[in-house]
Amino acid sequence: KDVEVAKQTPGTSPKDLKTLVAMNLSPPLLSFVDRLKSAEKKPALMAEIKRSSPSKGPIAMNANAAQQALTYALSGASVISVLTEPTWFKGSLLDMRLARQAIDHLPNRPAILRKDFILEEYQIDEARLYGADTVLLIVACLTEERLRTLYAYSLSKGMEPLVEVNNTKEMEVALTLKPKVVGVNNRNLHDFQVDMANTSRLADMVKESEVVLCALSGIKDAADVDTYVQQGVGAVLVGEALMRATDTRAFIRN
Ligand code: IGP
Repeated sequence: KDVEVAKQTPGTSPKDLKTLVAMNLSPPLLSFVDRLKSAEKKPALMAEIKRSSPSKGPIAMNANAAQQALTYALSGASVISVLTEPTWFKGSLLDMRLARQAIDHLPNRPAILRKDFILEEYQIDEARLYGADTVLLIVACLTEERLRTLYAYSLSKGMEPLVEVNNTKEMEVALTLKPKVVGVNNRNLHDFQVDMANTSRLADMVKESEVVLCALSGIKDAADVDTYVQQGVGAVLVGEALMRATDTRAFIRN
């Protein structure tokens, strides 16, 4: 709750952004949920463009967002997650726009996810204008009221968000929104510790529901992915390992 967000669109006020979205200046939308559900191989792969992170430091500072997005798309990713947070992750809205442009012409293009600390409505408008199909909402970063408001705001723009949780309590809060996609972060945002069993522990809470469960963070290889499939995980989000990988396809082998 003490995260500061840096505004990346100087000269454009939140009100301007709202107007631009209302004027239909945003590129066409793809349904994030449909894209996850229609994945050829299960679980669906959400591949992340990640230059750097607070826990790992620089990962691929010189990555070319357009090239990386195209590689991910051609490797069968259903979603391309683009970090747009500039300070800790060295991301940008420009990266996201380039990623979208690079894959836009493909027949069954991946959906684009804006990965950032979304605290304000204008960031959802930015996401839409810069080519995202949806946004991440992190339960731990928001009060319940803000979470509800931003969730509804995103829906009103046609974007079903990815709701991120870290524990049972946050999952309970998330489920009150009746979300379609919930991601369990295996990395604790407070101490950066990764516990791969975190997703497994929370999987039961959505077993009977229609929710697409996603495992986020710390996934290193196809063996990690296999474990999750058996637990009913519908999608995996992989950043660091894919930024370093030479064969993206090897991640999904069934
Ligand atoms: C990716 P990894 O360990 O594969 O690089 O993790 C992704 O889950 C991670 O980047 C992430 C994240 C976040 C980043 C998950 N939730 C919230 C920033 C903000």
